Amino acid sequence: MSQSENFPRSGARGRRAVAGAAVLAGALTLAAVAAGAPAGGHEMAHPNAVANVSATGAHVPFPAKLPPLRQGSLVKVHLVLKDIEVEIAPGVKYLAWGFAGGAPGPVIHVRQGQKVQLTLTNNGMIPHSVDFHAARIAPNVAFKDVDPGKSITYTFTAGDAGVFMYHCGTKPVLAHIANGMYGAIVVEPSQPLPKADREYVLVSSEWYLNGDGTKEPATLSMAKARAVQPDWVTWNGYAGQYVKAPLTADPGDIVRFWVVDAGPSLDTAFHIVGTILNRAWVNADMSQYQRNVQTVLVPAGGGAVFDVKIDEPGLYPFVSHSFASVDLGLVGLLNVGNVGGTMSH
Ligand SMILES: [Cu+2]
Repeated sequence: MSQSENFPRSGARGRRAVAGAAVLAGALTLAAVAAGAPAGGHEMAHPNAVANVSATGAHVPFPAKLPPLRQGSLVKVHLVLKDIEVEIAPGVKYLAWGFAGGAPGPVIHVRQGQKVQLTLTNNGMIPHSVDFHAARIAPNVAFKDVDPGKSITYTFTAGDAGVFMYHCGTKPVLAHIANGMYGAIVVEPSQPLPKADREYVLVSSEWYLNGDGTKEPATLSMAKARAVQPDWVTWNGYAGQYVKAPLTADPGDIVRFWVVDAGPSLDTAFHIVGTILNRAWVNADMSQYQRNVQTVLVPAGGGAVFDVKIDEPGLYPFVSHSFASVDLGLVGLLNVGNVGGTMSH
């Protein structure tokens, strides 16, 4: 079933989306949409109002590349929460709650043993909080609600290596995560991992919309969220963004994926089409890895790390092999060797 059957759309985008449904429906559909007509009236009328849309109306992909390690024994992180409008799929707008101006929030990259001093400033309209899965800390103290206009600061030691979710923990948590309040923190092991040539961070999540989000931005449908009936499922907050702008590698590179499933409710069955995962640090237990596995579960609220070495140039989709999620947007491409075309060609 295509997106359009759930959410009728007007104009060329909708027709192209219908035409694109096939094997790897999400990839094909979204590639077709991405290559389609220029953005419509809504985007052009408000080019600067949408957090991840440029002045020319183009979607700006979330940077998947792992940012540099933060230096120093104490890493200060300041998240300023704002109510924002984001694009979550081509032509689809959503009123989100964003840690630091986006959904997901920024990727934080530290080394095991560093201290993290976290400050959350709530510039939103209602109370929020921030729960770091990388922390061993009393949640009733550190993760408590922060009223609008207020801040909270707490410090924890990143003592456990892995890749961890952070998220708002304010009730109902389902609503706060579904509204975009999540992100990833990468804690590199103190003992270095095998060398990687490229490193990417992927956060999967679902979006539950009260409308199609094309004429006016959608907001949360709590009924759909409770029923786990998402309209979109995304890598890094936007359906199919790495189909349009693939991640890249050279043949023979070791490519490392740090993956978090933010949910709020669906798991991710991580799989890369056309290859086998050379190393899989399952559940982000960095003390051991499995070798040469096809698909690994990343549960909602969990993480995992994958190394893959691809020798043959080509376009390799990374998906949840739970294919309803692919059809709703959870697909990206790794372009190995700078080959041309897309999966739709
Ligand atoms: Cu919140």
